[in-house]
Amino acid sequence: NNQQPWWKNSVVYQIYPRSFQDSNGDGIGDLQGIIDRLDYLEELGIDAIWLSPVCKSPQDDNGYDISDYMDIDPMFGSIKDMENLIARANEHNIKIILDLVLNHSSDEHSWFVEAKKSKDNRYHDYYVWRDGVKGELPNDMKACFGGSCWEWVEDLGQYYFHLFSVKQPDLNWDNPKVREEIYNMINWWMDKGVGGFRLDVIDQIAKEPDLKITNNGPKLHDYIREMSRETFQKGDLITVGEAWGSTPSLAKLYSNPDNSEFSMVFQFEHIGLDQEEGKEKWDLAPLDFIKLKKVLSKWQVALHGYGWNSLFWNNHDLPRIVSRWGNDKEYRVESAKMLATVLHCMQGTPYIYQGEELGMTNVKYQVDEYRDIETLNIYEERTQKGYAKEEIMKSIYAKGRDNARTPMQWDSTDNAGFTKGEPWLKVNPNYTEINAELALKDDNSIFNYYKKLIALRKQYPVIIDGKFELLLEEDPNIFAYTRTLEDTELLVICNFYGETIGCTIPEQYKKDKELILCNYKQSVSEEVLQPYEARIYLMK
Ligand code: TEU
Ligand code: CA
Repeated sequence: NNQQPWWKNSVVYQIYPRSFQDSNGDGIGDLQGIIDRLDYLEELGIDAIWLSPVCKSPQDDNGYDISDYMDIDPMFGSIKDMENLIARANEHNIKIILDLVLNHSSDEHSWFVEAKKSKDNRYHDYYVWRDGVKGELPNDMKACFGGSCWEWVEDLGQYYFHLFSVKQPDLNWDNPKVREEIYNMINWWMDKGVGGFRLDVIDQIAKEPDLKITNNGPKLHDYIREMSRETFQKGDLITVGEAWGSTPSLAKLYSNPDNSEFSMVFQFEHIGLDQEEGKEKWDLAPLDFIKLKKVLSKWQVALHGYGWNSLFWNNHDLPRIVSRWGNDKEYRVESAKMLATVLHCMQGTPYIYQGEELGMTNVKYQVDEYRDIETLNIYEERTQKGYAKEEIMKSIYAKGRDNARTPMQWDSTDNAGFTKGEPWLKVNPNYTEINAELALKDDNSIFNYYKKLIALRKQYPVIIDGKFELLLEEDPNIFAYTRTLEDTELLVICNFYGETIGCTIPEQYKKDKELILCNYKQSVSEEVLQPYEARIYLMK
């Protein structure tokens, strides 16, 4: 049905610009580097690129601390380069999605520089302040990257609020002037022809620090609806809000088909299933596979007809999925394809994070080789708390954000073809075996499998609109489901683990069917699943 918004049958590719392609030898990826790689992205078949932030920034949190929303950081290029990227990408039928960081700015943003000059400054109220006495914090709220949420400013006798680092003061959305400035800025980018926006930690903008509320504050959806009305609804955009605190019912608001808020949200319920309950992501636990199936299935069922899912295993904050829930050693290729199959046949818009299509893996570096503020802070914090070094490193190897941020592996030349200089973060030493050049040449590569999955989505409307049903809910190894649209039925069967097992599909699916994709050249038999075997059937 061609009345659908374009993003319903699109696949988005996330680029972390500083790690994608360096064009000038300074060791940092840049906009020209992305332009140089558009052919590769067109070959993969994606429809849009989500760019992690490239606006002007002191890079305390790699660009998630913006000091000028209407300029590009010189490290990445200029406004001209961005206009060029948008135009060149359009020639490849690829849209550019920008990352809007609206919960906070950099402390070096001119608004904050003014705001902390005096309480009467016209920008003072752009941020969240509380009067106080040094040493007596307004409350015990903790910042995401460690320490208190409150930072003392001696000259004012006030604390400012920051949910992330001290260099990321939170904006005060209760101030209508702040909202207006933000909307003007968004409209300015829309005039430049961007295809959409990803909204960083959007569920935290309506915080109520006095009540210790961060996510889902009472005015959240009023603010989002106002923003959408004043900006997004004037264009034909894809918009995706990052909402850690989302539930299916909240997601129905965020992604209401009436277009009053966003196209979709990123929800993270499946992402926390391998950590100790109620603890931090660093407190590792084995994946609860049954729960994973139930959680993903719950979201599929709840949003069908009422909203829209985004589908992802990876992003720039998460470890590499093949290392996390696959097997990055003897079954790297098989398990990467299996995980892709599970995800890409569900209802929603799939997101591929750079290098995922190559099966790039996690890394194990020395502490001083890491660059991420969160990783470095947790190392300090847990060292001070008396954790053993090996234990801390084990958590960082499993969950550290730099796992996703190592440079893109293009070829077997020095630094994986990412840079002619010194890369800002060390390249994963496995780049001579895992790289794009090899993948493009190999018919059985993970890259070519992703390409096929993307093509299937374009070919079979059932993948876009079909109703989801989970099969074998309690099976400890198999992830199986169907998608049904009118008289078309798709059957997906995946072995999530590395042992050969019997495939106990329900009787009604033992009839005639066509195998449309499989990650093995040959199946043993219909009743046997090889390690990480994944099959997609069309029922006859
Ligand atoms: O992340 C949101 C967020 O909540 C992160 O703290 C996330 O929980 C963490 O990375 C997981 O350990 C967004 C961005 O994606 C992230 O890169 C930024 O650092 C953060 O917002 C602040 O802007
Ligand atoms: Ca560069």
